[in-house]
Amino acid sequence: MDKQFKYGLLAAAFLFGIASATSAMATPINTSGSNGEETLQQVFDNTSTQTPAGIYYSGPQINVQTDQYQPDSYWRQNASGGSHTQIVIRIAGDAQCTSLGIFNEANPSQMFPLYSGANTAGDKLTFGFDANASNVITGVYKSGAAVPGGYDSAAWSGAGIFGFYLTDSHTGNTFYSDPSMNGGNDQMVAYKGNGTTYLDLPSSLPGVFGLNDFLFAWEDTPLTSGSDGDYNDFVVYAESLTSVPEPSALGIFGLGLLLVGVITFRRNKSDHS
Ligand SMILES: [Ca+2]
Ligand SMILES: [Ca+2]
Repeated sequence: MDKQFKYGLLAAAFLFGIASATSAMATPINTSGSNGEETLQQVFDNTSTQTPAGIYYSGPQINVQTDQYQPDSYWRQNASGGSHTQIVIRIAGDAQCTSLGIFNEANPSQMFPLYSGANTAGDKLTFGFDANASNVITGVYKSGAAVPGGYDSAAWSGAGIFGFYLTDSHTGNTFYSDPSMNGGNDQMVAYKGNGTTYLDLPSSLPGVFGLNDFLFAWEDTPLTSGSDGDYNDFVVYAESLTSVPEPSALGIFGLGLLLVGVITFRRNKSDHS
């Protein structure tokens, strides 16, 4: 391999490593319980018969600090039938005013609500994309929603890559799974299934926390403005998802590749002059 090309590739890999390492830093979760609420760690550690009740059944326990999964800004579905989701818990004064949905990575103003303030722990919903045409349609099956068993659909432009959002009609705040859309604040953390832990989710029989399954935990108050940082405000479980690397990380990798191109071009130019 051309030496300069090799160095260029190494530089690209190095920059990509920095980008990955930066995004892999865990977000601190407040598990002190000082606000009198069940902590996110208790939600993950306690069984359904303990007080306060949690979602743990058997197998390795999930550590809310060290088991955070990155990148968690953007997602796509890896099953044709869509993604099954269900609400794990909502411990927030504003629970009645917060709703959760997905937004289009290609067009963030395109937002599609999944759960409303009326939904409670155990409510289930499946959403999917119809990818037959270039325009993708979102279909939502709401088992626990205001219209049980009803389907909602909406136009969806571009690929089926999406992020999650949480909006609070009381405070007027909307947060996104992409921290760069929250002024850099990481308002949502993700945990990936390991294939060995069994979860006992509300309104469900115990089942394995599979490799394509995730838990998403939200903080509903800006981290930089009066937040308690407990990340138990809205916790949701979702299946059949694959994380999509953040554009920023890809951008830095692309910058590295561009560097390789420039070096190669200059090298070739000097060879032929
Ligand atoms: Ca909170
Ligand atoms: Ca809370």
